[in-house]
Amino acid sequence: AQPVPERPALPLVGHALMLPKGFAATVHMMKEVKELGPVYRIRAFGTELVIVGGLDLVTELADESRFRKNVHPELVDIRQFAGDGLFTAFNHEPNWQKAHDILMPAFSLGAMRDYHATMLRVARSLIGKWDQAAGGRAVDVPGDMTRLTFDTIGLCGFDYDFESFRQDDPHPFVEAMTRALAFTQAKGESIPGSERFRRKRSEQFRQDVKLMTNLVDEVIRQRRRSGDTSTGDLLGRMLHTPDARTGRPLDDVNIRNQVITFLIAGHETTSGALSFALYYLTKHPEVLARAQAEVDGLWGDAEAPDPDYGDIGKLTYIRQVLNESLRLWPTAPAFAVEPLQDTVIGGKYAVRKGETLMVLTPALHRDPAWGENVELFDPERFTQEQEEKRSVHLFKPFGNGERACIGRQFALHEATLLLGLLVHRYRLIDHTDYQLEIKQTLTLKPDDFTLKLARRTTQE
Ligand code: MNH
Repeated sequence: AQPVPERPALPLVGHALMLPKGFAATVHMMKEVKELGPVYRIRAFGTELVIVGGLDLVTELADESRFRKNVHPELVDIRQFAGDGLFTAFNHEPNWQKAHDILMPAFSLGAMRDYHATMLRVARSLIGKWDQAAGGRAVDVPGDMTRLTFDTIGLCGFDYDFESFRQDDPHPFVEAMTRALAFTQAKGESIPGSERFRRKRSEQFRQDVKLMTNLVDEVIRQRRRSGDTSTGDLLGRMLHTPDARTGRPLDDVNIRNQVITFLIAGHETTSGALSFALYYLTKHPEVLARAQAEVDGLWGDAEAPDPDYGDIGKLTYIRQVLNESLRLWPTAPAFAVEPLQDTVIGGKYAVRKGETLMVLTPALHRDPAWGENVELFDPERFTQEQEEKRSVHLFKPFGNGERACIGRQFALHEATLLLGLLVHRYRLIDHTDYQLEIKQTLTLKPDDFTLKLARRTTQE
């Protein structure tokens, strides 16, 4: 076996000087995969990662008898506020299995029936805001998508209303969370002489974690005080469902970790996915026209359509649009696995037990197996026929195996419903001739993307 390829590295510093924004720079890594091939190593100050971005290797890494989730350094940092919540739990922590068993039923496709009315209510808040803007002001697309997804997970998960559409500024929890995530991500990039600045930021971080913890603990306390023991939402389930193995529900600290986890994982990714989908719809009038034909077929020219749960499954073309957006810009752009034993991958590269093998999803999603023109936005790739023809390992926006995304159906239901309503109601006006810029925090978003809107009822 031979070592994984890498660029020439300096002692100690490794590749640090070549890496924009620490390890988080997805777009940079996508270029490196193009130049170095589908597997390469980066190292910086003793931390190492193997980046993987091609079908054959990802197929191999998806084998759960040889590999399992790796809680990589960035996730370890997030444990400062998400603890042993589902997303950041180490494989050996018993609360992962316990919470997984208790929560899985709440995320089945059927469970979406219970969330549908709430999702629709939040969608209507957004539409209220966009109606005000139609014909005049521009709307901040990622900003409003974040308001929507955040309020949706708050209400569906914990019956807590963040009321984001009544405020101009993001909710304090969102601000605290965004800053806290940025703080953990920037930790590796210490510039000498910046200690004073960093001390201020550490203090801010402590306050942000406290704000998140206090808010979540208050939500839990309120529920306990109310005497409500129903298990209709995520919080009720966690408080009152005993786990089959131990006969006990989750403990309060773990429930707090799960609530923070759902608030983080449950909104940034979905809001980015919605924003990219709106971007592609704006830039592809023929796709938008087909999406509009699909919703018109269901709802006609109703002034206020009232989609029911069953309608969402009928919006197959809109689902294709979402999938194709998630192919080009999977908003959680990487997930990591580790070998259970020292092993060889790709038939020749030696990798060690426990080391971080990071699957770079946007690179996988551009593997030549997708066809000739992988950069082209084309929802036809997601017809049922096409999906049956290709390997399941070519498309991994939700990760892999037992640690894959638990919220997938939730995100897809929420996003399909909203996109359907938006394309039914508005013409999307690209008033800035927007050129896509990717903004990366923990997740990806189109940076600075605004649209103007016009109501379609004034159809020409
Ligand atoms: Mn989600 C794990 C992507 C929406 C809650 N999510 C993952 C992983 C990916 C992912 C990738 C695997 C991470 C890893 O292996 O380290 N998630 C997405 C995307 C969307 C998304 C692209 C939207 C689009 N996720 C959601 C929503 C929720 C959610 C909505 C909650 C309501 N996700 C989770 C949780 C995990 C997770 C919880 C961790 C699951 C586990 O390890 O048991």
